[in-house]
Amino acid sequence: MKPRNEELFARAQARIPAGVNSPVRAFRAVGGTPPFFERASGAHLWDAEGRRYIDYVCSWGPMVAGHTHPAVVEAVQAAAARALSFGAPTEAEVQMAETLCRLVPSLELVRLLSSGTEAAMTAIRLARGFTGRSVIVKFEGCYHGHADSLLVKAGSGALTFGHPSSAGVPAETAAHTVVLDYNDARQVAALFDARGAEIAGVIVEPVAGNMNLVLPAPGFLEALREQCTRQGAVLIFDEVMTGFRVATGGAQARFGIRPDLTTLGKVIGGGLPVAAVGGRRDIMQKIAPLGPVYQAGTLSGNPVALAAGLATLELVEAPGFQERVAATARSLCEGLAAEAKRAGIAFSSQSIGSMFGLYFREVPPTSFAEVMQCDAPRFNRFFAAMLARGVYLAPSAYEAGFVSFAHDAADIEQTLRAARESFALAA
Ligand code: KE4
Repeated sequence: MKPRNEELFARAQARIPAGVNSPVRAFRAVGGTPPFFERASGAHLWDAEGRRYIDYVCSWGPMVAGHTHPAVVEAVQAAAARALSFGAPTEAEVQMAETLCRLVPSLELVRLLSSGTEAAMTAIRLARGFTGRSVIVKFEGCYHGHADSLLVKAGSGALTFGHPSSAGVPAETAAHTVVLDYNDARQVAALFDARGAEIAGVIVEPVAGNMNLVLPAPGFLEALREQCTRQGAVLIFDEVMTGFRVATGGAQARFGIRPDLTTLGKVIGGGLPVAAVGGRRDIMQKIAPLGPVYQAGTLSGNPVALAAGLATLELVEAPGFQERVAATARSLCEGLAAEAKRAGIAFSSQSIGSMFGLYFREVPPTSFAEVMQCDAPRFNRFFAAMLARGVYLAPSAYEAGFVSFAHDAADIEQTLRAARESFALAA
């Protein structure tokens, strides 16, 4: 008789590519059989074999208030009892738009949709429609969902156009995307000097969370803002992950930079599909049916999903919420660094708000190249040892981690006990 997770994984692979509905979940980077989760509460998950885990993935960000928070579950149940979907305007959409514009002041108009991919794809199309230009700039190591224009890797030279990073993306499409090095303001200046008049927009994770956690270097975001303003390009902050995690107003509030457009997701859905694209009124007025840039969605602004998002944002706004989750993330990072030091392992960690990064490297990386110097095989051994001890980290050395309001001192203590053994095993 196979263990239940293995049995479910075998069945899943018979009918779902790699047995998963999003690649990272397949555990291909770390190896082994992924747990099939059955229920969650607060900071904890239970798998199909009844094992309990402390959750540091939080569904890749959304569960910042903790799993199955009563206020969120009740809001969803009440909304679902009224209707699941109309495909027509609802008051909940008005409430969400007003809330987002209040919490993120750079949002003058906002369009709700269902995924971060949709939000980034729409922001790119808006930048192109607003400027009449085609070139988009992104940064290596940043992920903005799986729209064709954004599945692009660096070209042969820093100023040349990109090549597809996925099969199925035409070279002609990738050629309109330039990929630069994150935190390299000199490259940005050189590109704008050479091709500024061709650039429709720059999209950036203001704090990078998809190459593990990498903080913006001093002056980097300011350089993007200055170059885009100078050349009339649209500055897009992809805050799908950083929104309400780095700070309630997002990384833009923390670093004091006003982007032209912002994408949001994850937390604003509280675990259900909600995302948003918004920003300057003159740009957002280009979107259909006001303007010529088409965008649409059957379940955009879904009332049940918005009930989860609105209830979550209400919790996030509560006094002391951000302070508590930031303190928890700091405590985790400091504790892990101390355990690694005790084990004599090259390791570093850092947090910003409720996001954190763990690195098998002496000091936190400040670029994609430095992230690639991390000891990924050692992370994989550490990951497996922690999972076996009931601690669920992101199943990749190249992902940020997350805490929630529900994580408490007992969770941190259990995590550090598991880490003491796991660092020794990963040595
Ligand atoms: P979705 O389409 O997955 O809702 O959002 C795409 C996206 C856009 N922008 C940023 C900054 C993101 O982090 C994401 C999605 N993040 C990944 C985590 N690395 C989602 C997990 C997954 O792909 O399964």
